[in-house]
Amino acid sequence: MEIKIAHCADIHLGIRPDKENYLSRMRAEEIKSSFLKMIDIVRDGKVDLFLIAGDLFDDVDINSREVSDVKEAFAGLKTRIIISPGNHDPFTVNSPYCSVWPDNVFIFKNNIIDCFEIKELETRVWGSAFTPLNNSGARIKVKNDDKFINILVTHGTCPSGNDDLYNPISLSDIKDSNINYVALGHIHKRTPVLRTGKTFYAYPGCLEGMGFKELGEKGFYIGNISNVTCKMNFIKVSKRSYLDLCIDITTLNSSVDICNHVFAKIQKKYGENYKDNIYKIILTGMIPDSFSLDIQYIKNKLQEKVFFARIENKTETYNPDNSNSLKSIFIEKAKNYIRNCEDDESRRTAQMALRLGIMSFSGEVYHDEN
Ligand SMILES: [Mn+2]
Repeated sequence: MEIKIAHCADIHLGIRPDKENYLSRMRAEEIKSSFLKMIDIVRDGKVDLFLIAGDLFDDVDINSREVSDVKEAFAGLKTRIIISPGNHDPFTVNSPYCSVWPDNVFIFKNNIIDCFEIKELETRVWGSAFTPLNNSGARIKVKNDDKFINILVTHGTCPSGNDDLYNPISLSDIKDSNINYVALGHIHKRTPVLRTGKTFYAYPGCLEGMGFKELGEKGFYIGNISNVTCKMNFIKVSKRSYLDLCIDITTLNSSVDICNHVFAKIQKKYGENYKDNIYKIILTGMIPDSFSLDIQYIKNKLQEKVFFARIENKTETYNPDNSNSLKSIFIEKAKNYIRNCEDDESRRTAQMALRLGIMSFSGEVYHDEN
């Protein structure tokens, strides 16, 4: 038996990301529309089982309109939907999960492992919920020769470290489980579909980045599993990506040059959809102390070309001395050398040489005898 599953987690509906700026409301709406986009893909893909590994909602205290929109979207699917409530949306008396859901939605309610058996799919889905009680972990072991497909849906930290509060799951627990696929949630960064023993497992990550700690493209997994095979594909649904980029401005002479340089880099690196992203540009390198670096100007100029840009100044300044000094001659020659470098590797090395050179003129570089 082979079945088609979809696996998502950490959607955090109702969150207001980027609270400090005007993006907040718009990003909240984009999270919702990426969620609905995923629902469309699940519907069109004729998925048998849709697994949601926790933090579907950002909080149990969520506006009822949001909850009814989710119920309506789920009711429109023929797919069975299985939810393992996470630490942000635990199963409590005031949780939205404690209300009536469409018939195709199954929600784990206990902090100990439970099971939904779907006979016609020859599948058992195991899982638990975060509750006001401590979560007792996701340890489960099924029979080795089980004819059924066994799936575990759980929200927690894997591999476990010292993060005992958030349902640690060890790799040996997964390996010993004889489960076919472990659908994880909680870590917002996606992993590939990994394997230990006969068990496949993955974190799909969140559906939209919610800040500069959640970089890159986001989405969910969809694919086919049996009790020996697992072929899952990542589907990107995020409308835009948070991205950070360090740009060395040592060889540039004005804020206008910096704008052009940064813009060219972004365009080259992120292709035709570069406009949609949310950038953190970190300016690095060494600039003379007379350089008037106008961060606001650079930000405004970039902002005309991309959805959002934040600029951080991490440059160091130096005193170039007068134009005939050995130091200033060295700096000019090194800058010229950097400008003419043909590849990134040699450019980086030359930038490092310039930096060390400037430091050595002020007696700050020591020979390391090791
Ligand atoms: Mn989460």
